[in-house]
Amino acid sequence: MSQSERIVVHWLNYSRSQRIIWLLEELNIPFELKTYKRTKEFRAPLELDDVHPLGKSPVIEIIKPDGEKKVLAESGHIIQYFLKHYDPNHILTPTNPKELEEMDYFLHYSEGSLNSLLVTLLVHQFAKQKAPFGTRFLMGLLVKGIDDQFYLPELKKNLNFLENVLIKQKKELNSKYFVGNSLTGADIILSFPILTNIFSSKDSAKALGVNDIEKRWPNLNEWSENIAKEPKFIKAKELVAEYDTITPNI
Ligand SMILES: N[C@@H](CCC(=O)N[C@@H](CS)C(=O)NCC(=O)O)C(=O)O
Repeated sequence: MSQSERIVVHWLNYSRSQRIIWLLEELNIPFELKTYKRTKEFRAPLELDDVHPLGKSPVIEIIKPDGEKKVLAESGHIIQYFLKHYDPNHILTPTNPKELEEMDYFLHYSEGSLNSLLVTLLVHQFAKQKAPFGTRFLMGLLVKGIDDQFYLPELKKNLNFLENVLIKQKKELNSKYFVGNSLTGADIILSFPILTNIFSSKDSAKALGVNDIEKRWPNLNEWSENIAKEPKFIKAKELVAEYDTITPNI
């Protein structure tokens, strides 16, 4: 990174953007933090629309000394960009081509498959809460029917898949990470859906419809516990502790 380049992280409380702070801490990249607070409907505030037309977080601005500005959105793209341009010493980027491909897979999988399932389940919980008085019971039945038939079996299938990746990693490489034998972008991107959304909030996991998570997916539970102890993960959490107050009310 050149001396006077500025990196601004547009961070929203209780969001995927936490991963980007953790990523930058791991890569020892200095950054400026701009914080946003979710509305009471748990949406992003409108100011985020001024940074990127979709108004989501994370969004990153890279401002060059001559004023040229690059705006990066989409967690997987942001992580891939920083690993490609800011990780010459392979702190988080595998050197082995096979492991690089495995990491790239998870950078797409996390948002493309896993998080989209979780968002649907979360929105269904909101639907039950928002149903007009007198229709809540019916809405609950409707949502449960859809989730039981489609989304919950899919979520369990995904958790089984991830559990089996970790079992294989342990068996073949004696590794506690998703790719290779050290922390990579794969662990960083998966930290939000697995650790934040499921394993660190067991009540939320129950509300989403998955019970006994520690018993059913012990390796994912252990991975989550290990990730929560990573020093830079803790540092990233401390950096935003005063702003990170709201969690989804489900
Ligand atoms: N696919 C995007 C998703 C971004 C996204 O949906 N972010 C959420 C926070 S976790 C958000 O900004 N939600 C607020 C809203 O939609 O109002 C990514 O991977 O970064």
